[in-house]
Amino acid sequence: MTITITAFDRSPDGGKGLARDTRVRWALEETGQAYDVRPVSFAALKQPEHLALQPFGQIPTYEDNGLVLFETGSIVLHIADSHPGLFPNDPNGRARAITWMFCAVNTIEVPILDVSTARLFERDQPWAEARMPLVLDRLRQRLDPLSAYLDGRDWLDGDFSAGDLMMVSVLLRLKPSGMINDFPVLAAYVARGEARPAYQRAFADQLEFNTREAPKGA
Ligand code: GTB
Repeated sequence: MTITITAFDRSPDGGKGLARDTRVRWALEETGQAYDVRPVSFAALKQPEHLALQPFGQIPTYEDNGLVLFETGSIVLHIADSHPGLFPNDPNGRARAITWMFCAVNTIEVPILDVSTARLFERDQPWAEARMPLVLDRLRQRLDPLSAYLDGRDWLDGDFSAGDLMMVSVLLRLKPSGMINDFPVLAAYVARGEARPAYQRAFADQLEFNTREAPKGA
């Protein structure tokens, strides 16, 4: 059975690669796995059929041979465990790569999402202007040490790993606003990730998917 993932029928970003199916596509490309993509409309996300796969009505999901997963961190970890290419062979190296995966989705992604939420959904609130510097400062408190750590390193821990895949994916969220450029070390790190052939293939595929012609009669 071919691996099947779900993605937005059409991502609101029009194919900029920011929706989270991109990181799963990237992991599958890094490990050379063929996969199908099942588009899900916003309405269908909250229907029982999809909720049975993803209790929060979100994309992406991952299905393979009866196994159903959600949460991109878990999906990428499973892919990295199942196929060579994303985890080092030694157990300690694998444990460190997983540590960076958790760091990406917990320590770094959360304050990035807080900034996005403040900008997109809270800007009309009477307290929005006063709160914004606090939210930005909290993000900076995470990005400064990450930048210091990465200074002089190509990747987080030796060779590229699933930790880098998750970290670069999370940091890409800072590109559209230009905020990544305040952190040249991180901007260069993200650019190294984007330059990987597997990322290029994943990005091109999601772009094609999100700009495909709608089926006739749809
Ligand atoms: N923690 C989960 C994971 O990592 O898998 C989060 C999954 C998630 O947030 N999925 C989003 C979703 O399905 C899509 S990626 N949202 C629909 C909903 O909650 O109803 C978030 C996203 C969406 C769109 C853009 N964009 O257009 O720029 C960027 C990121």
